[in-house]
Amino acid sequence: MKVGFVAIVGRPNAGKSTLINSIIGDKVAIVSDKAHTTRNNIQGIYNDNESQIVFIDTPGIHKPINKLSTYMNKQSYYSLSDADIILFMIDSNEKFGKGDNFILEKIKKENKPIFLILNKVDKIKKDSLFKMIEEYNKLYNFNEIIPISALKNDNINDLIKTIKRYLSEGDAFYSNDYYTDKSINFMVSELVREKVLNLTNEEVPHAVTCITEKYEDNGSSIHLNILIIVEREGLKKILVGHNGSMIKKIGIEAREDIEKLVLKKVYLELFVKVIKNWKEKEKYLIEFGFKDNDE
Ligand SMILES: Nc1nc2c(ncn2[C@@H]2O[C@H](COP(=O)(O)OP(=O)(O)OP(=O)(O)O)[C@@H](O)[C@H]2O)c(=O)[nH]1
Ligand SMILES: [Mg+2]
Repeated sequence: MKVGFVAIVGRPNAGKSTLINSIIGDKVAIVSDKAHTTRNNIQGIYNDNESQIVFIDTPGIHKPINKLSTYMNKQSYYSLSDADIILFMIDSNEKFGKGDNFILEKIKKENKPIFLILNKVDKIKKDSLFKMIEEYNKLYNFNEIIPISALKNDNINDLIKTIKRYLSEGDAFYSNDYYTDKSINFMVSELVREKVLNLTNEEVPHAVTCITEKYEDNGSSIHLNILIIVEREGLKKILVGHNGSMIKKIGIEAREDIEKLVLKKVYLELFVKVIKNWKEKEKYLIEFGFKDNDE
């Protein structure tokens, strides 16, 4: 069978996580309209009767402003060394900017096939797409330029077909009932973080970390304690909301998604804690298996 690793890289908000979800057909990675949603590399494993393709969703590459963003960029760079093919995703509604150039220079050095993925074509006119492809052909000798809409599932089959042409024969890496490398503890905490991103405004999301402290499976139901860590008292106030209204909303929406994932009744308790110091937060992440000690 055809096997290989495919890294999806690009600027924040390009639609990388949306693509991995539409390829896998399940929610592997959380999605939001805010930049910097993805923080860790996440594998989504695509299986069919002639191939196994391991897609790696990565954090959007950006100018680092703090330790978290340096960590996130590093995650994306790691994915490049594992990859057999690099999907460089851009939002086709935006100009190819400095940030994109930076990424292109970086991935060129890998000497691997690079596909330029023009995403969000559902928002542009067909004739401008034609011109756009011509322009990008002049910019660099991409192995492929493929327009898609990750959101509308447009041209995804063609993308998979093309990827297969570049992969080698080999044995599967994972058993074929696997669809991600992430633990259930990680996935449920991410679903909570997704609700935080979607329900709050710009200032909150970047400073939020979610950790599963307890995951107890009682057979017919699952009991979860998830800790939401923020960096300031003010943010805790926003997250809790007036009379606890915001945290309640986050809990209700997250529980619905978690139940869809685990297919059992879920009892979810959320706790908000203020931790100002990155080192202290890191200790939590390591303790609950959310970050390796040597990263
Ligand atoms: N119209 C349209 N919107 C899309 C498409 N793909 C993604 N989006 C939207 O773009 C936003 C960002 O999507 P994500 O998948 O979270 O983007 P990302 O590249 O993973 O972002 P980071 O994790 O922050 O790097 C969301 O609001 C998506 O719904 C698309 O094909 N068409
Ligand atoms: Mg993402």
